[in-house]
Amino acid sequence: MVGTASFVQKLGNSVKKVSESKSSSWWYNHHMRAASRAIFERIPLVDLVLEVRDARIPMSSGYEQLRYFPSSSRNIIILNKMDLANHSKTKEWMAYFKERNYIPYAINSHNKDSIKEFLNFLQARVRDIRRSTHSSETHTTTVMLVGIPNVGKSAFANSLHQIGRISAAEREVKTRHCESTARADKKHHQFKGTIDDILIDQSELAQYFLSILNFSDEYKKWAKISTTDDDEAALSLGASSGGSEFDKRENQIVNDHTQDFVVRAVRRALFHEISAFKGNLEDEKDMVQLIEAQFTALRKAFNVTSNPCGDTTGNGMVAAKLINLYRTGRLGHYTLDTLPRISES
Ligand SMILES: Nc1nc2c(ncn2[C@@H]2O[C@H](COP(=O)(O)OP(=O)(O)O)[C@@H](O)[C@H]2O)c(=O)[nH]1
Ligand SMILES: [Mg+2]
Repeated sequence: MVGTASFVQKLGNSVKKVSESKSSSWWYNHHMRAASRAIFERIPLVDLVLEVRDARIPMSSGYEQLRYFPSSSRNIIILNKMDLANHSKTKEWMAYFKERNYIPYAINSHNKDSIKEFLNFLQARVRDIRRSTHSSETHTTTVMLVGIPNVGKSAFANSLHQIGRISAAEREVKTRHCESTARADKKHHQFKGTIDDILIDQSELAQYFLSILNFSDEYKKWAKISTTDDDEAALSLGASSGGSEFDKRENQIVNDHTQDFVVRAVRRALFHEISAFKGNLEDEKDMVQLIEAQFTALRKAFNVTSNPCGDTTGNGMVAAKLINLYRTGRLGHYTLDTLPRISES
């Protein structure tokens, strides 16, 4: 992905600019500052720091305050939501962190086996620490869990708690769950829903996502999605429904974009537009043209015909639905942060 940078970055930067100007610091209030300070003071006192990050944005979801502490075997970087990230990119990020003396560990907080595996790993780390600090068996190991909003700290802590009970790790590891915050003024956080969507132009975000998707390999997996008769029936039902109560109800069902047949239609539409595209994706004008074609195709796939609230093209609605599907992982696995080149790191 060498030449892809310019356009994607340009879009990303403009998204970032909007988010910075509009989001200001509405959520980073004095409570947050106090919490941040409390965390900062405790970091040197705990035995282990588990920094939870989002595997899709391993860099931009970092917890700023940890930068003031040198990387060490005390710091474990949890790349959570690995199920949503690009698998091989996650491996590359793991290697990147290892090189810098961090201990990275990729997990899926919603998966029991993943959490069990992590607990075993954590127990081994705790034993190592005890050995190296010559602390007694009765010493309680303290672990601090930090991370910016929405990376999955609560989900992770809950899973550790549930599974820890049966694996007896809980006795050994007292997990201190610290809700923490940090300024999240980076563009990628918009994707994760950290900051309200209303703060940013949804279609700009959707364009950014499409530009990433168009450069990825994910859509290639959708080549074989064929239209079933049921899909056809459901889609035409949506297109033809009239004004009766029954029709309205039917229409509502069709308009639920999370249904499987809608997701299939969306994948098909995106795949079709990329395959039919003859232009050069490295060329900004061509990329814009492809994205426009995709928006048109998506209007049909999402059955967006009406234009509420002055959304004359329906693009806002299409964008909102598309971003929602991305967030829930239904449009494939993407890692949005790119590894820094050696010269930058
Ligand atoms: N797919 C997936 N979603 C996750 C994972 N961990 C957390 N989430 C979701 O991410 C969102 C934010 O998680 P939450 O625990 O509230 O984040 P917190 O703000 O850091 O406490 C929730 O919708 C979770 O269900 C994971 O490993 N995989
Ligand atoms: Mg939480």
